[in-house]
Amino acid sequence: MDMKHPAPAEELLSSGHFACPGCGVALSMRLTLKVLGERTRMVVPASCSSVIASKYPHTAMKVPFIHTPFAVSAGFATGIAHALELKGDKESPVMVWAGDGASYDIGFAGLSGAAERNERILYICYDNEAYMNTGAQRSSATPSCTWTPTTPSLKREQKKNLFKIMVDHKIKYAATACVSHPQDMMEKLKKAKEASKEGFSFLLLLTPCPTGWGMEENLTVQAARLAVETGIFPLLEAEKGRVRITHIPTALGEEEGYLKLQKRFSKMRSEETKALKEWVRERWRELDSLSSSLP
Ligand SMILES: Cc1ncc(C[n+]2csc(CCOP(=O)(O)OP(=O)(O)O)c2C)c(N)n1
Ligand code: SF4
Ligand SMILES: [Mg+2]
Repeated sequence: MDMKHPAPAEELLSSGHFACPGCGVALSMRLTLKVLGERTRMVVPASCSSVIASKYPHTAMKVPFIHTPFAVSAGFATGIAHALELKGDKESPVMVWAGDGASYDIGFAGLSGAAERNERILYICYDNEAYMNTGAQRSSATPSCTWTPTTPSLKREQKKNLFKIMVDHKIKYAATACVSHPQDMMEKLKKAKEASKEGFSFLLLLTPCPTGWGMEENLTVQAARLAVETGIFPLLEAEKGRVRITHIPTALGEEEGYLKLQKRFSKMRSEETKALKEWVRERWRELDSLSSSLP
């Protein structure tokens, strides 16, 4: 990390939490809370995160935290934001911290509704690309050609483009980020925090999961970095629908190293790797035409 701009020292996720070793979700949650600060209210639907935070009466969280049913987290957060406003508090960030299953699939209607109403909340979808807490079943965020217990002959559908869908809601602020690029992530968290005082903010974080992706627990940051540098996970931001690329990948077209790290891709054949590479190329062609400016 750039030591000129270090992360705040305060820890709001304590050690002794229940994440697997090397969990990219816990790492991302830790950095997120450092930036958002101790006044953050955290709304979390069923997921690995509800386990990471631990179980009653113990908790690893040092901020107020509510565990909700899947479909209603955006609605819960909206209620909290309105209640705080009635008390004269428009400063405390109200954050939904939800997995891909909760955001891309089960809670999508609530997410879209809150975005369309421009509620003053910050919705963070941490994307580990499957329903990890229940055994890594496929979600609509799982990349095509991935092996999961519910796609034993590999997933056929492409990953849904949730960032694009949220940008099309013309929300106040939307961005993608990843812990492998912590300065970029911290900048976006700060912007999202400020924007959520006035309207809906959305962040999509890629959060590698060593357990579900089938890789060594010390490879989390390396996998995250490769996802960004090969262009598989573009780093972007959008204000009122205008998309900007915040980091130019340095290894476009070199996806093989990323795929080799993870057992979930071990059944891919060469034509499937070719299809994935074409999907990445197509995504970048689209981004080049959409993006308004480079860094
Ligand atoms: C309505 C409902 N259906 C199913 C479940 C079981 N369930 C609990 S956590 C979970 C996985 C959530 O996946 P995701 O949102 O991607 O978060 P992750 O576990 O990957 O962190 C599921 C299916 C539930 N709690 N409620
Ligand atoms: S299964 Fe994956 S996302 Fe869940 S706690 Fe373990 S490493 Fe983290
Ligand atoms: Mg998930």
